[in-house]
Amino acid sequence: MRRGPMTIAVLLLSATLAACSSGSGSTNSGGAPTVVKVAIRAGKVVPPTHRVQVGVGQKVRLEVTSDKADVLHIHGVNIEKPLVAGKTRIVVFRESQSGLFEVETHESNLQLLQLEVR
Ligand SMILES: [Cu+2]
Repeated sequence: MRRGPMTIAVLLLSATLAACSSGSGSTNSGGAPTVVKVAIRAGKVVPPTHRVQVGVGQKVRLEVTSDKADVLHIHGVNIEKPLVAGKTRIVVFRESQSGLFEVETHESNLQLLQLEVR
C-alpha cells in the first residue's frame, strides 16, 4: 500500500539523473558505470598497472580482489577501504574533478591503476 510514494521517489531520481547528463556536456555521466576489475596475486597486479579513462562525474565501479589483506586507496575522491584476503571489494564512485589519480594499496604499496578523469 506504500507504492505511491516509492514511485514518486524513483521518478524524481531518474529526472535528476537525466537533468545531470544533459546539462554537463559529458558523454556518459548518467549511464552505466565504467567497470574496472583488478586483482593482486602473489604481489603482482593483474592486469598490470595501466591507465583508465573516465569522464568527469561518470560513475566508476571498481572491483578489487587481493589474495592478501590490504588497504585500498583511491586518490582524488580519497576513498580508503580495507581489502579482505580472497574477497572482492566493490567501490562505486564518481570523480568530480579532472586529473590523473592513482589507485593503490597501502600495505603492499602497489599501484593498481591510474584514473585519467577528463
Ligand atoms: Cu594512497
